[in-house]
Amino acid sequence: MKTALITGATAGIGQATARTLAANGWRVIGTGRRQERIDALGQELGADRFLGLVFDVRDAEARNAALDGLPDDWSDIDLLVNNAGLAAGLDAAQEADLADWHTMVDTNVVALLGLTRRLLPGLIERKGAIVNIGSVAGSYIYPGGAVYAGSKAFVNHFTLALRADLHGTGVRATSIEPGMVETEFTTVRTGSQDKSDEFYAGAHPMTAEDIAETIRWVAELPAHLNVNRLEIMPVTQDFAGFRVARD
Ligand code: NDP
Ligand code: 8X3
Repeated sequence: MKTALITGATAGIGQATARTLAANGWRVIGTGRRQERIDALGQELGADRFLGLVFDVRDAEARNAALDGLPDDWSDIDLLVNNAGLAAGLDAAQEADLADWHTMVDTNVVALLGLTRRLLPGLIERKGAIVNIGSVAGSYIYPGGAVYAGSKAFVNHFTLALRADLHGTGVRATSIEPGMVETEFTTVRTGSQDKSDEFYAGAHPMTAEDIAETIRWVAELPAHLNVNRLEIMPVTQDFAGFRVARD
């Protein structure tokens, strides 16, 4: 039975991916800061399918201690899903809170790098796989998303660069780049459930389960195939974004 480690398994895409992979015969190590959600997922999926780790991904010491403490029979990780992430705020760069920028870079970029570097030797030993959750925002920018977009451009590009370094190792690396998915993402970004409801209303956004199924598909492809990057949007969303400011 293969073992996946999914960061951000307490909500949204990560939680749906934990359920999907567990239902398809994987063992899942799921992480997040919210103990009660980790416990609930453990109850739901069962101790033979799910092991929860509670830590802030930005805290390198806590992250490494959690991994050091894995029981022997859970420590051989075959698939790393770097999913934990967030957008904070929608202010223009000239008005944004610098602390929000640091939160996004520390979570979406620095923590992802720390975990990836730590797990790479074992992934190489097992010819495993890495799925990084980037975003369409990493390719198509929009107002109020400068640092979120920059952080996801890093994820998208870092994943492609990883492929170059992993050449010949048999390790697969994929950047999954979703557009609008209705999760807790916009509530976290705006601090308001109402604003989130308004953002998704009538838009027929993708669901966390849509992306979970995409991750499962990528992870279960035959070993000789690598999806490099996969961009996916709801039909209602497009990327035509040019604007002209006139006198
Ligand atoms: P949610 O807000 O629903 O879930 C985010 C998850 O990340 C939670 O489980 C949260 O756990 C975890 N997380 C966030 N910060 C930390 C932290 N510091 N330490 C540990 N865990 C953390 O959002 P989504 O499911 O939508 O987002 C998942 C990924 O998908 C993100 O990387 C996001 O950027 C990306 N994405 C989302 C899109 C969307 O439209 N929803 C589109 C494209 C990409 P907890 O709070 O318990 O710590
Ligand atoms: C977020 C994608 O389309 O909601 O990563 O900005 S979108």
